Amino acid sequence: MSLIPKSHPRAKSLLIREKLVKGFDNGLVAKEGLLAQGRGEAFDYLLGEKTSKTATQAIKAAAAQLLVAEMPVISVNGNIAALCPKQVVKLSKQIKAKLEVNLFYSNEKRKMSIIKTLKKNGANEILGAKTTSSKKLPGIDSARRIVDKDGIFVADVVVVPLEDGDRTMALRKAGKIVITFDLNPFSRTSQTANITIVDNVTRAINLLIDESKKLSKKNQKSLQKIIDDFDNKKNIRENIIQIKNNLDRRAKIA
Ligand code: PTJ
Repeated sequence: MSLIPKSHPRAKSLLIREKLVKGFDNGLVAKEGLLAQGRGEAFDYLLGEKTSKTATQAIKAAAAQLLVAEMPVISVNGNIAALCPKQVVKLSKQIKAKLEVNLFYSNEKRKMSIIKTLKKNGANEILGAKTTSSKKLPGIDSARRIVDKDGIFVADVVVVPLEDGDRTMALRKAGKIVITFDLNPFSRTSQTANITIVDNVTRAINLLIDESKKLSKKNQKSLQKIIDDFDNKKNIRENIIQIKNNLDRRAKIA
């Protein structure tokens, strides 16, 4: 039973926090995942806790990129498994992407709990569990370097939501296109991904599912045009300006 009153002005955000804490209690989330959530909340607050026009543009580009991909893979960590397991499975089916569990704070028990949760939410195949099919991705020091030889290792497009900084550049150097969800437009991941969705994953993932469905009727040429017209650096700059404008507005009220 949730202790958050529905009438609370920030009920939605507090319910997201509650999901994560529950995920921690259920062995899905690393302790550090709680801190990552706090950091995300701070940026979400500064962004007005809603999906911006700039995020919507990034979502559209991401949907197009995933639809033209030959072998897309969604990387799942503890926070994602706790926050939106159902949606992540739905997205993987919508865009025909593989799911791979890949943890920064690697822990076999937590990995198995995440796999169980994804299966409970409809996933059929989940990569990243068997050590026999693993490969090392060069340029990464953390446990994230261990990837599945049939998954991230051979993927052309990889979705890395709520990511620490070390992997995106390594994935890019390995020739992959990287899409991320990250509320912090200043993070290394945000700044180095090909497409950065600066929004709360719990909101943006539903929009990405809808957009992928909508764009699935388009031909490859139209999808490629959407990708080519998207400028990630410009999009990130606009998110930062938005934070600045929100701060200016608040400073005037204070
Ligand atoms: O489960 P593991 O072991 O793979 O660990 C996962 C965490 C998230 C702990 C690990 O990847 C990590 O430490 O990440 P960071 O470096 O804290 O980065 C996470 C980023 O996600 C930060 O920039 C946060 O602002 C952002 N973030 C947090 N919550 C959300 C978010 N972005 C979008 N939606 C959120 N709900």
